[in-house]
Amino acid sequence: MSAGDPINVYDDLAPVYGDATEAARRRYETIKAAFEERFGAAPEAFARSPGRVNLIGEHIDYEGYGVLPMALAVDTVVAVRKAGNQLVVCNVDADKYPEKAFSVDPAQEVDVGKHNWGNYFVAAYKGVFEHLAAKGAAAPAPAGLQIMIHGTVPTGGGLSSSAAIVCASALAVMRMHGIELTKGEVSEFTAKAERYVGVTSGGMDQAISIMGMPGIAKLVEFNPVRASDVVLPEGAVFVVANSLAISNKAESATKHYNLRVVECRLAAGVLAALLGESKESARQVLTLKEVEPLIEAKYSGPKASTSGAQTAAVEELLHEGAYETAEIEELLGAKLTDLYEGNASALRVLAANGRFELRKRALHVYAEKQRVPDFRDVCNSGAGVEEKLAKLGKLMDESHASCRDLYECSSVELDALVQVNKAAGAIGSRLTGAGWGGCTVSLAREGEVEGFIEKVKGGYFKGLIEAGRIREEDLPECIFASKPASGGAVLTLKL
Ligand code: NG1
Repeated sequence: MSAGDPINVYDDLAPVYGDATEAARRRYETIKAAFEERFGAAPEAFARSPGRVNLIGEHIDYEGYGVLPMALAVDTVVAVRKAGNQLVVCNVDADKYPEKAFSVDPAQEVDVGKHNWGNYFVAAYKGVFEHLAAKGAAAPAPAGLQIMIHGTVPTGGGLSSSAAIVCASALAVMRMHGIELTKGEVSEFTAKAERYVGVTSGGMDQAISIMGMPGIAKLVEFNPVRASDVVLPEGAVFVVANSLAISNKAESATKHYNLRVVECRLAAGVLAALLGESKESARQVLTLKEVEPLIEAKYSGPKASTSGAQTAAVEELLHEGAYETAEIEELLGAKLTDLYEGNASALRVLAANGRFELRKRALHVYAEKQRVPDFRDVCNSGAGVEEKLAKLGKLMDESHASCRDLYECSSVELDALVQVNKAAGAIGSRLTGAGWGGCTVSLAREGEVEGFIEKVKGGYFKGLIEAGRIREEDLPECIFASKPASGGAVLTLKL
């Protein structure tokens, strides 16, 4: 499989759902029935794309560094039919996600101020047409669409429910307009499209949602987006557990996710200036990855290009504690609002925050980006299984500590859950995804998974059941073992 391959199209559920095909069939029949009830006709096709769990490499994709996720079995399904002159977006769970209607104009604005679940579909719709325009391809006339969506990826959980809905929607829009694009192209434009919803995300989630494969984790790299296989050690199982602290990325972006994106860019610019770049060229430096050659030039020598040298440079050049806006403006020779002219989400960050942590964020990024190839190298090494598991676990533990202490994207609940996971025997455990709530991922041995899950249920979830926050029957969705699953596909089913 490569980024140049076309999107998979199947006329059967088995290649996607494997052992779980019968349950999937019943689910698709329910979606079809909901579609027929609302629209009075059957859907022409289905598109689906999965959530993901990131095994290692957090908050570095938008800095240009590779990450190591795997696709999950949970996904979003979009049933679709060409009809009418609007985009009518419905959800099987209509109480939670009420029907929305939008124009078919691909140039329409997404109203970020009014957060609304239908925005994800519109973002994908715009993304398809904008991609065609950007590559100079002729676009078909925009068609009215009837849509019924059903998702099983927990929302606000760090498992990329947003990428699953954006990617599945993009595949449905493409199918109905007869547009064929490669997996790499869809990964790239859906990452950009999701930014219409107000989060300045990197490209990890969309890439793995589109390019995931059963049984295989992926090292995903960017510019251009590409994915290489990482075969996990035999007997290694990853257990996802939901802290149940909801982190709504789009709604809290100015104080969390988008603030970190701004802090990293400002850290990159300030580092470049302190490494001797003119203020004008320092302002053009957008990511910490772009600072690497400047560090290498200043600290010449065999190790100047390592993560260790980058960390040493940050420790030497960036001071502890927050930088105030005025201090950064002095170093970069420009008003921050001018630096971000036209970038609405960054301007919202600047309006809401006057202090920026640069040193801690850069220290996290330069250490975390090294853990990704290290993780891959352990998997590919000739070491015995136990040695591999121990090394992978250590990398995961270090990643969590860095997210908690340097990137400050953990939460009380996530830290408590990681502790429970470790006490229950996890070889390694960390928050996964953006953080500030959502899920943890833990490494366990296959033969010990059931016992591990039972212990975590007792140590973390029992209290939540007693407090009435969840029901016993919800537990399988709160904690589950996962194997790498299939990526996005179009399904032409005869149900
Ligand atoms: P989540 O919140 O798990 O979907 C987000 C970003 C990723 C990446 C991670 C942190 C979006 C859509 N995704 O993931 O690109 O930056 O945080 O590693 O915003």
